[in-house]
Amino acid sequence: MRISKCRASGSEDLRSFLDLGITPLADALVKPEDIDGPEARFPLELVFCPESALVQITEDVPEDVLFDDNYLYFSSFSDVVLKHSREHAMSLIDERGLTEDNLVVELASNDGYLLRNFVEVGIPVLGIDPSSAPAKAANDIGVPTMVEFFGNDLATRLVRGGKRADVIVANNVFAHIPDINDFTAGMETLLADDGVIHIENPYVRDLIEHCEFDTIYHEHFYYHSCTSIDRQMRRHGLFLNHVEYFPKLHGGTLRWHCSRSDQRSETVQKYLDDEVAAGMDTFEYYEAFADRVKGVKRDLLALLTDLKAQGKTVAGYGAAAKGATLINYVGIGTDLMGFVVDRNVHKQGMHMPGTHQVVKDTFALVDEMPDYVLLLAWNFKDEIMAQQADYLARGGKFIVPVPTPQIVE
Ligand code: DWN
Repeated sequence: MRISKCRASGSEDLRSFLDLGITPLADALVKPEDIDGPEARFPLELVFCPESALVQITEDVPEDVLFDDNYLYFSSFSDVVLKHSREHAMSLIDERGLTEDNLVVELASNDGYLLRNFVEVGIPVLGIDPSSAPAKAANDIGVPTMVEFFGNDLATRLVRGGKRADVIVANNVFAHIPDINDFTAGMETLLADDGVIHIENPYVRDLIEHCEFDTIYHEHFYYHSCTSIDRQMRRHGLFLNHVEYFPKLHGGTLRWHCSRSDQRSETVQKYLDDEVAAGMDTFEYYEAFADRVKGVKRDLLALLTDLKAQGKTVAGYGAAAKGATLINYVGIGTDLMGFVVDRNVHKQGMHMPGTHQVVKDTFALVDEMPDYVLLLAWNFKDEIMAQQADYLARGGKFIVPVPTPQIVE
């Protein structure tokens, strides 16, 4: 269903600047037996709202369709993510002086990749995630996890049950919720009076400036800036207090520290001033993006077509959601890329949404030695190329698709 108003501000002044077509759901990998069956497809279009300064997609795909029992994203398949999360947990324990008298709640806690660090030192936690497979993996390692969507209703029930969160962590979920106001209201309801909220998400500035258009897909309803976060928090009696930047995580990620206090570090004003100076609170900043995206499509298709004409073979690395957006928007079928590899065992044997490349184990690269590997999970380039040293040593080459297609050896 196409929205007519901004999900955050309610404004009807929505300005379109990118249309990636009608595409399948990026995390909806296809079972072999369903290859010839119908695949749900939805419009994938970005609009900007001047009132909220929020970039968002126009289509409301029901969240129980996006995050159903077939949702196979497990955070623990990245060593980089596990290291980043452990460092985050340790800094929270230290800075907040967390003890067994506190409660840490993670919204979209996935497979327990973060909360396990608190459990190990006896700090009470609660995971909340709507996807049953990752949630089961979390419960199996001793991270108590509720299989539910978070919102103000669940927050109210938890508070009535005597729970208030000293820390709320929301990593890669504040982009994923159709009703951002209900979600934010829920955080405010659940948060202890002196509690802190840590929201982590890819930064829309990196998306635009590094042409990371493949990170646009239906489960990412929003593409946040500090300006949009600051305005969203104030709508619910919360304030942005501090900003941290992680340039190499997911193509550039910000961690926003929020609370009931309006105290702010100098990082907040610096980011807000820089965003205004760049024009990120205006439509003009986003307007030219579509032409650059079309350029990447043109150049990548030309490169792959040329390699095929030379008799070269190409595979993909990473059955990533971003990979699904890239291969469907650019039009990379099995004629140009024969298969994809991924080390998430739940994805192996499945097929990519829309283009249907089969997903194999990562050992297939050395076993089958495709001449080139299109790095669909380019955000883990260093980790993956280090892991694939043997493939490279045998003459294999990688193609990094964004910001412009490049062959790396
Ligand atoms: O917001 C989201 C981001 C943070 O993660 C979620 N909506 C879904 C997901 O998006 P994605 O699938 O594009 O994320 P990743 O983490 O870039 O996907 C990487 C894929 O590559 C995963 O399927 C795991 C796989 N992988 C691998 O096979 N070998 C990852 C690493 C690091 C590896 O060494």
